[in-house]
Amino acid sequence: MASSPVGVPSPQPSRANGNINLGPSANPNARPTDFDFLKVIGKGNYGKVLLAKRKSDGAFYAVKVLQKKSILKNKEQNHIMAERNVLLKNVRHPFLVGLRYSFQTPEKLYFVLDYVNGGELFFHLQRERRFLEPRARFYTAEVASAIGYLHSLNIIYRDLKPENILLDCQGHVVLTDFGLCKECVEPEETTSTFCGTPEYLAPEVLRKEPYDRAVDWWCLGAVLYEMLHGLPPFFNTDVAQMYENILHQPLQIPGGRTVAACDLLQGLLHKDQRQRLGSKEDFLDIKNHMFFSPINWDDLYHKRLTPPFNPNVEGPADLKHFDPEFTQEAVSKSIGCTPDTVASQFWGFKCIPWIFLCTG
Ligand code: ISQ
Repeated sequence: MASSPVGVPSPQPSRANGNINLGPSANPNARPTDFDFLKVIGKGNYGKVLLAKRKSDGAFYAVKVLQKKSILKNKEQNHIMAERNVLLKNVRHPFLVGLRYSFQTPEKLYFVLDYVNGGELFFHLQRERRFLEPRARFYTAEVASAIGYLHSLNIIYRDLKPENILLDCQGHVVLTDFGLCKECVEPEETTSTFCGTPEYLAPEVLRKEPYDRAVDWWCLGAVLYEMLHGLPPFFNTDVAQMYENILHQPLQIPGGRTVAACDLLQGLLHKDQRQRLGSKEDFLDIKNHMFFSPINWDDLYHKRLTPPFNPNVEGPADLKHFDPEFTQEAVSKSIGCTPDTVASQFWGFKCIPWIFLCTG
């Protein structure tokens, strides 16, 4: 069998013997018992992510487990996977989480991802309330670089949200979990169903109109706005009012920010996607904006810029930046069960993230 970019065998036949085609990351020799599952480190619409230690070498990974039954319930699944099988694309970028390999049991899919332990960017933001512009610029630029790369592969992230932006141990951004609702698996859900929080959803997505890659530049604007002001744009505790605000309320930018920052926010958070910054030349429009004039994009891509904040983690098992809500989950729920038992408790998810990344 030919070797894939991640050094594991090439894709298996699609759905043969109930198997799902996991693309070049598939490792048919791997199994759940290869790992000790230690902690729950994330959960969302997709299920849960576990911190796992590989028994053979003691390496730590973030292992995402999905239930096949829920995926295959969707009659269109084959079509969706064939059409948009991002797993088959060789997606690698310094600011996107790496997929080391994947495997499956008759009932479950396992994705072995890089373990990133600098914490959620917004966990740090909550502690500090807001960031000064240079720090916000650094993170926004790294996120923009990752989005620009995905767009170059014709992938729209669509659903960028705070919990998907992590920091690595050095303080660089890592985008995880591209839980795209286009792949909602419950039969009653349609491609226009939303999963998760609506704060960052672009107006055209809320309106259930066709959308293009400009949705991601809206989300980037929402990320930047929240970093600079401490709350998402158009925020309201009443979700219906927040929808209304996203659709109709003019953007309000509190004072105290530079002209460049205000102009960038106005450009990215333009309600009309055709007039939004990024709608013409995509990432190039963003790169060339004056807010980013201090950024050398080549240095940024190669991680030659020193991150503005060091998460100060004490090694790969240091969980200090993860929300205790996840890490202190009852032992019986996450430890001491067989992986299948663990995984069977996770199936509240509604969306399947199909974008995973191959790293060499
Ligand atoms: C990697 N490291 C920590 C947490 C994660 C959550 C989701 C996906 C990958 C992750």
